[in-house]
Amino acid sequence: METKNQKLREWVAEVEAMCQPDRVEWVDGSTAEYDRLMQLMVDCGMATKLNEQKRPNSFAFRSDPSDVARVENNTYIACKNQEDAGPTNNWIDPVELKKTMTELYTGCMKGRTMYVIPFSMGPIGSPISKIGIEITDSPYVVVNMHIMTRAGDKVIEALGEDGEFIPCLHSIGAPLAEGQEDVPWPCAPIEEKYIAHFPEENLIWSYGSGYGGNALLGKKCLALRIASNMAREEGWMAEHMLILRLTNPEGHRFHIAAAFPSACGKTNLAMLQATVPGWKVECIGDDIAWMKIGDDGRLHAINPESGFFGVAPGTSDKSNPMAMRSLDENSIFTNCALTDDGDIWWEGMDVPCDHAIDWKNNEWTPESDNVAAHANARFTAPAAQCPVICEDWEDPAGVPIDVFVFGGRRTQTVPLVTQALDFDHGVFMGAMAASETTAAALDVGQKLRRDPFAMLPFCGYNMADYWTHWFAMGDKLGDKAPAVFYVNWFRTSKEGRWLWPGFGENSRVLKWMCERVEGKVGAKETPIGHMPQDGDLDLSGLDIAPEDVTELLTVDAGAFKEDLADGEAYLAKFGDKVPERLRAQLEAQKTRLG
Ligand code: O2Y
Ligand code: MN
Repeated sequence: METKNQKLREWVAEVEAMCQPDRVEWVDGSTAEYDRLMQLMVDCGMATKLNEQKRPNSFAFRSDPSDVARVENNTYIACKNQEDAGPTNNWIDPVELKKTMTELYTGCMKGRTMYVIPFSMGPIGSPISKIGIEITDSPYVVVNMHIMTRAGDKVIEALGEDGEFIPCLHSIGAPLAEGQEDVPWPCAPIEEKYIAHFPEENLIWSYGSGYGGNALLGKKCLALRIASNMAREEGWMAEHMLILRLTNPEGHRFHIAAAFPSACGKTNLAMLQATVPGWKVECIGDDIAWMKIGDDGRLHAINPESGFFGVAPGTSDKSNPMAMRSLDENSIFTNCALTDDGDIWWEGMDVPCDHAIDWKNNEWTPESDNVAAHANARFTAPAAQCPVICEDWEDPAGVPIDVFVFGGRRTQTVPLVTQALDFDHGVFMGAMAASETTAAALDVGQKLRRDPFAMLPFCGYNMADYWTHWFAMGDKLGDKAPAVFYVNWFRTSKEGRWLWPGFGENSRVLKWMCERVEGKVGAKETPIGHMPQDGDLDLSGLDIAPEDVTELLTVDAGAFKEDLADGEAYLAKFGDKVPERLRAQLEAQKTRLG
């Protein structure tokens, strides 16, 4: 569709002149377009159509082995002053970076098609949504953006003549010379990959990678890094949070937004099947929440995305049956294994596989030394296909948030659940969030990574200023601020046995949170916050040893003091930018711990 938006026409012409593609296509978002691009990719060997009987209208892709995940070391915040990016971001001078990247972009689309993708993050027309335009030379990106965002003509219509948009330029960085044969997954070498954010002009430039968060620019780049900065300036919140609705047996609805670092089961929690009789969970989003204060003074959240870009390995009918049903059809699989009957497979799928073609296109059997699917293999599936998608998941007004949850993977020290003493204490909990990373092959033991609000790789400005923004939002919300909790599903016994069963049983913890909000259930006050005391947590019908429950809900003051010392050392990185209120929370917690 022709756009009347002059600014957009000028930007597209400018990019075309720089990147020199063979042709330009405006993405209309139609099914016919999706089918055509998929066929094009099947014909050139980039995509494999899966068995139509097993998984209708679904396709598998294999990336280059050098292009399999987000590249944090090549991800930049380019703003004038380094202090504005803060110590947790890779800062770079915007003028210098633009010079480097302009050289790379010059002629980078030769031999390729340049696609212009108009997309909306959030339902079109919602006061919380934003429009972006991604220019890319990757048809794989186009089909993924069809699923992950609302893309095409309807966005051009909504943009009108003078609507605002966030320009997102992407190139795989692999021009084709005359007569040069293409490869199945073209991309640039790691030293030429740049994922760049210019928060002072709300601009994204990505070069060299075709994978996930590096290339689907609506997700981590726009909806988190750029949006977090816009949110601070405009007085709202862009968070790395799932959104779910929990309904109790009386039909009362609660909305929970929860932030967890990677590998903590975020998608599983978003689609959880409650084991507590009469309680029901519905999914609104599995990764990102955009929240604004509504006319009622409460915080209203939308999921800016329209699909799931989930980690495949470990997803099974046991761990997440609702995710499995979401990808029964119309889905894209990247770096999964291909079975002999034309379907996909991955480790932890909980179905046997005797032979497959692995993600590197080699024969694979269970005896092989390598995995069949890459550990970061992904599915892209339409959110609307999730059997427990909430009927209001696309409500332009969003859903009112009752509860914030933070968490991480901690085998020791951190109890199953704690409620913050007040909102400021909740901000402190979020700022101190940390998770154990699985040791790399040659490392010994496990490492604790501080990941404040699960935003470490995604906060587009100085993290200390982000904490200040959280306090400011708390002040605006006053007594309408959500209650804040911290959870840890991953506590183990001294022998390394899981103390908490997890999965659907986590609904017991969510129930306690909701009943705390309603003032229906008790708690004991501890130095680290409110915790369930005997009988507060609904454990009926659960086969769990009483001593395990005691261990899950005990505060080891000594261990917490050590943790606090580690947290204090972490805060020192931010110097005098750390908000006074955060320091005060830390001191108060120290005093309470004795
Ligand atoms: O590897 C990638 O590019 C994907 S990262 C990702 C994808 C979906 C949801 N969350 C994440 C993440 O890293 O938090
Ligand atoms: Mn995420």
